[in-house]
Amino acid sequence: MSYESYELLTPDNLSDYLKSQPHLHGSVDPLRLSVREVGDGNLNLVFICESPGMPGLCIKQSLPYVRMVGPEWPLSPERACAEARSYQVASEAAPTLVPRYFGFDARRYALALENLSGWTVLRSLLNSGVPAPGAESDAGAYSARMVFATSFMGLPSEALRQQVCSSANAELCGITEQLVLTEPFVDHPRNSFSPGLARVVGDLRRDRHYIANVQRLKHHFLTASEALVHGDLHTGSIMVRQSGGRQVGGDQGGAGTAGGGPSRHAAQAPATPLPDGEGSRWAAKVFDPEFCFYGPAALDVGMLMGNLALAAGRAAVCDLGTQRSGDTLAWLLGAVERVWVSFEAELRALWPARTDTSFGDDFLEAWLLRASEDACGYAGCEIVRRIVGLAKVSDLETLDEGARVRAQSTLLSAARRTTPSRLAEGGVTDEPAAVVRAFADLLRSELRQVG
Ligand code: SR1
Ligand code: MG
Repeated sequence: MSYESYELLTPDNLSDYLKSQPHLHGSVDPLRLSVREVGDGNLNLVFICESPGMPGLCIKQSLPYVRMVGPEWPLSPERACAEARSYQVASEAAPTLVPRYFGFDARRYALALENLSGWTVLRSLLNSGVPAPGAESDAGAYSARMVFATSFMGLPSEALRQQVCSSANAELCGITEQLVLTEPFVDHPRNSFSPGLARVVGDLRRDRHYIANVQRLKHHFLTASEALVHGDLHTGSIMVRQSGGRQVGGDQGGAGTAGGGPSRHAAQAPATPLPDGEGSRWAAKVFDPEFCFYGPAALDVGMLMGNLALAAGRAAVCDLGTQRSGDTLAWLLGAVERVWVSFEAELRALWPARTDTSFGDDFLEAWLLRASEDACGYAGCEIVRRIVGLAKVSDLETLDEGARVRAQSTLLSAARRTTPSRLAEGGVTDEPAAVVRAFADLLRSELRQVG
């Protein structure tokens, strides 16, 4: 790890810092500044900077270590360069689906982004029992647009080769390789889980067919350089706002809150959604792409499907009032499928504009089918790692022990069914959408019985 030492930002030195950044003075006035540090993710500092009558800014700075662990786990701040790269591309390819990007200070490893204070972290909203119709489709569309813009579909082959070379994010990819695709499947000191899960975790680790598929996915993660993916697309990496701008439920934290820890979500009052009809659609903005790299195109939709499944596990055991719990669970299970449906539809719509038309429509069909199997597989890995591995999620951690173990045990069993041949046992899987429907159906049948 080699980087110049740099000053960390604090609420006290942000005014001076912003004075030195004149291109940001349309958003904040450094002389009339209020600052809140809102980062509750695993890695970074995140400041919401506001001045009266101005839109404000989010300043995100990389720490030189893993925040959730401390300085004893050093981590190069250069991941902020990767994050800047992703925002740069997304500002062109999916501008309405990410926060506005105002630039990157490479000396301080600091990004300047739109202030999303009026928005809510999707994980927090879901934890309070409120669905976000529309957000899942926006997230699927974001992933498709990024895949198209950065892959063989949208780039000439020489540019693609150059982008692959200049987009390595080795240290953070190493974290995902270990925490998501390796450690949960073996005994490892960073793992932890309730004794009540010992049998189901043991069964999963001894399941040679399942483990072979995990290793196929890990190999794909290590070797496939298909597209510039987000790399950590979970429900804590998505901000949502009800169309029309009225805010309900969840927290009001700023962009950058990654929803990794349980603490701030535990005691929130349930939120009240607007009635159906006008204004009931939720818009989404994807943030925090510091894990971005050239990898499997279906990794992002798969991780998000896994996180929606975890939220469904919570909804299945939470008593929010019978009708409302049922509605939330039904929405989440449908959302698992709709993330994919939106991803596929967006790619199909963009396909006629591909750069190399020697790739025909039959190739797209085969590519989508394989991608749908990968998405389900990565969803399964994400479920397992959030239950067994280091970085847990508030969806489950804030439940009482009995409910949590019931949900986790059911989710782990479902994860074991995410191999292509096991999904095929559920019915027809020769179309990409049917593969994902088989995954959603198996979650539906398992989770409906767990409450
Ligand atoms: C040590 S980082 C742990 C996790 O936090 C990030 O948000 C990623 O999900 C990573 O796996
Ligand atoms: Mg993150």
